[in-house]
Amino acid sequence: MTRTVWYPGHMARGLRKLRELSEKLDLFVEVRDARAPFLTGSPFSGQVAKFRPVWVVLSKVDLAAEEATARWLSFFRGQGSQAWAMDLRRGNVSPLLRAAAKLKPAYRELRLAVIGIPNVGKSMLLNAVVGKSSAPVGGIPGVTRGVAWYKGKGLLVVDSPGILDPASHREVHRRLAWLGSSRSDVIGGYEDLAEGLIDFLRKSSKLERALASWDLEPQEETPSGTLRRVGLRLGCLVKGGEVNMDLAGKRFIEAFSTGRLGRFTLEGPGDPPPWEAGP
Ligand SMILES: Nc1nc2c(ncn2[C@@H]2O[C@H](COP(=O)(O)OP(=O)(O)OP(=O)(O)O)[C@@H](O)[C@H]2O)c(=O)[nH]1
Ligand SMILES: [Mg+2]
Repeated sequence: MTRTVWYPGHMARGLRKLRELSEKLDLFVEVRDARAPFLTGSPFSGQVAKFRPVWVVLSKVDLAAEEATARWLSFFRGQGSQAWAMDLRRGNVSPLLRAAAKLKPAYRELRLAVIGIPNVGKSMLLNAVVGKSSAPVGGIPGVTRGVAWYKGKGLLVVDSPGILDPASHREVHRRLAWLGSSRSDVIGGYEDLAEGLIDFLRKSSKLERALASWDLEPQEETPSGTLRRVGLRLGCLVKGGEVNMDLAGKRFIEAFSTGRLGRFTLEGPGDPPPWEAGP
């Protein structure tokens, strides 16, 4: 039977370790993907928010729709949280560092943990905060597998593995895979997930813009028909000239998640959750 959730052992171990450490920490910085700040919320942040400040960094702002990011920032700030939107590849974390410095106890370093779901940019943020490339960064989810401390100026910073909520709705996990935060190959396969993404883009009038990167246009056809044309365009073929649909799906999801198809935001503040929007 196909799995609907990717939840390897290192996530459960990471969550346990973070829980153990949390009393010792002064501040949590939660990284969420600016393209879907609700869906990419950490299952852990609600728990620690009861006794420690949790600040929000919306990452990958260069891949999200500008106007939607502005609305999300107002939303988080309206809830009383400190929030910033960042292109972490540029590493400009000065506003965050200035705000954090105000929380530093006089007698020791400030202890801060970077938390969030997989592949949102936690380790990249950590490297910018400590001022050097110390923590490994990578384009696939699950690069950081354990909790580790790093030293910055007046700071001790914890990097943590991306942790998903195994109890979230199946549709949440599918959408996280579109963004590169879950494993398509584990939770349904590239073909099925890419077809779901194509369907979502068509229903939200974004398919034309996404396909334009490959000089293709939407037609009256099923998502499978669209994916087949993408596969043909990209030369994802098997013997006999048939399209390798799994490979086409992989290429489609990779192109979408890394922003090669353009800037897309999947949701706005207050939108109904995807499990209410249908299968
Ligand atoms: N375009 C863009 N890419 C980013 C940004 N932040 C991170 N990335 C990319 O996202 C990928 C994941 O970055 P990491 O810092 O490894 O993410 P992580 O949250 O630590 O991931 P795990 O350790 O796997 O949970 C890398 O390929 C980064 O280059 C950003 O603001 N913009
Ligand atoms: Mg990491």
